[in-house]
Amino acid sequence: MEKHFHLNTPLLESISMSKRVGTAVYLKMENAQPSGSFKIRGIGHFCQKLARQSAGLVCSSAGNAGMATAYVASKMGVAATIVVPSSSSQLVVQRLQDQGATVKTVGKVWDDANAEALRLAETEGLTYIPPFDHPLLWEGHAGMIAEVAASLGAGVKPGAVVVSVGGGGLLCGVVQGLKDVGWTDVPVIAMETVGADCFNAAVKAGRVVTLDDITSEAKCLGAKTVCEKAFEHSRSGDLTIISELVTDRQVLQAMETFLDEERVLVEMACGAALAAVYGGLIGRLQHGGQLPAVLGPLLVVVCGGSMIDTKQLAALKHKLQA
Ligand code: PLV
Repeated sequence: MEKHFHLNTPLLESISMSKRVGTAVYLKMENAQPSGSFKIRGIGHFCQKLARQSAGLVCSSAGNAGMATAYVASKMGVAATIVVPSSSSQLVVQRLQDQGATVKTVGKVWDDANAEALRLAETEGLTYIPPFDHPLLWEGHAGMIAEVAASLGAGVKPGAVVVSVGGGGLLCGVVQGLKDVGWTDVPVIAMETVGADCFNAAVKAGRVVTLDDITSEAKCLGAKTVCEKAFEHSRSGDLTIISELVTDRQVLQAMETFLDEERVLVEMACGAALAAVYGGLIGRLQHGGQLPAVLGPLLVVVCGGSMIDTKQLAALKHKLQA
């Protein structure tokens, strides 16, 4: 049997969120994973399948895919090189180095860093770890839904699932997980921030498009192009995906409320999903008929992330409230 690098994370019922939404809200606490986010699921699975004989791993990342890669590499006893864009904070660079990785900063956004990671894989003979666009990642992420099904027990099914979307790997994993457990009638609410909205742009355009730039502070959602598979899911109709946007300010507010009420600090990429609850989006979708008026339990994937501490939170506040 495959050795897992990830944990079976807690599924917590949030009293305060349930009160706001008017139905039970369950939080899948992926922030509790080693490496700080859900990314360890897919990347751990990918590495077990494809990197066992590796001479070293190289990953392009805004931060969290890199954290997962560095963690797996240290467990496997191989070297990890993480290529991050200049938009990734010094905090994340330090955390990657503390995890034993070599960090290279290249370009302005993730897409630039990715070109360098692909080049290094080619020239140095390293195993390239994709942060979101690979079937093995989706297969790994899908396991979180199986865990939710086991935690909720037979006969209980979510009314909807809320996830954040960067390059679309988490979304693809959640869709696959829902299919695996037979929950294909559960809609997925795919959250992005204005300025890091490649999935929403693709849905609106009717084709995959590339954003000119990433202007949101949610840098870990900052892929300029969503993966093809995520777009296909939005079109196929075998599962409903509702694409929604929130502003950076709404996300910041959500992060602060989550910290106050649940006593957990998360980064912007994760705050985008929480903002769906705190910003009243669920109610608006119910009013608009996109979600049923009587909604089953809401499942929120608390995807986690390492790009935050109290200093960074204060800096974000300063910047966004200016
Ligand atoms: N972050 C990726 C891709 O960035 C990275 O390099 O770490 N929540 C958190 C905390 C994340 O770090 C990410 C992705 C997401 C959500 C979105 O996941 P995705 O990319 O699979 O849609 C560009």
